[in-house]
Amino acid sequence: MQVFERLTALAVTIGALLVGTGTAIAGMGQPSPWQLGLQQSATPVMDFIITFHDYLLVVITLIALFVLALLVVVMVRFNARANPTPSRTTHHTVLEVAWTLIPVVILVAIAVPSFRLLFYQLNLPAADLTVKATGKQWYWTYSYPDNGKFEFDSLLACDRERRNCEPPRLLAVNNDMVVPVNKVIRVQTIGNEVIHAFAVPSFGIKIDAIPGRLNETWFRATREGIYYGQCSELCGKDHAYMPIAVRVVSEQAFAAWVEEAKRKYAREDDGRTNLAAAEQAPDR
Ligand SMILES: [Cu+2]
Repeated sequence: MQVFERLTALAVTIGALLVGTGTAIAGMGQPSPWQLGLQQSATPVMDFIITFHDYLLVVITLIALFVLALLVVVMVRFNARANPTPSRTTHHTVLEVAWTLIPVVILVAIAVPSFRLLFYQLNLPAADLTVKATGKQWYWTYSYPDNGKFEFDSLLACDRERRNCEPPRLLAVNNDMVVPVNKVIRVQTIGNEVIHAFAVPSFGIKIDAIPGRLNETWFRATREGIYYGQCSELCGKDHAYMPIAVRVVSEQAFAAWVEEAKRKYAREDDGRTNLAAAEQAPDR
């Protein structure tokens, strides 16, 4: 029984550690040190993902505990000492039907909310605004086709040696993607030369940016703030240094930003854009 005492002590220790680090839950829109769980949600899709995750956690925990209990029963009751003359039973119809049907029921109980979530993510509602994100080696270029002919590059806010980075380190960029709060934003992604992926954990979105193919996804941020993400497809040597920063602002602030952006990022006649920013791209 000493083994059980040790296991109990271990469980208590792990429990205490988890409670002790309970303050280290994820910050809004960015990861935090010693983070447990997912980043806080800022969209209905991410709310759904977190609910589904928590539900699955309960399901898998119950299954794991049930299997553990079965193993313990087998070890205690049916070892050679406790059960010297084993039964020669090889079939049990009720048991066999049960261990076929119960897993099917569990899988259906998982599949139904899983497909509902998938359809919710993939059915784009009518969009209030479209933002096009082009993945390049190794930065993002954003354009707002509904709001005028401007586009701008968004580069890691660090110097060339990646020292003196703005906080949050390796997530802050020089030009945030700006969107209004509580509006359905359609994000179109495309890759310039290799496959990148546009992912923002707090929004529950992750979509590949593929050369020659326009992908789209959507989000509706319900809270103002800055939300960080990263390129999530290995795209070359600076894959880790092309973060995504989305600034969610009020509708008035967004309208003001659009006016400013039209002047600041006005497309030049020869079609080349924002060269000053592009030249800052690390190691190009
Ligand atoms: Cu990339």
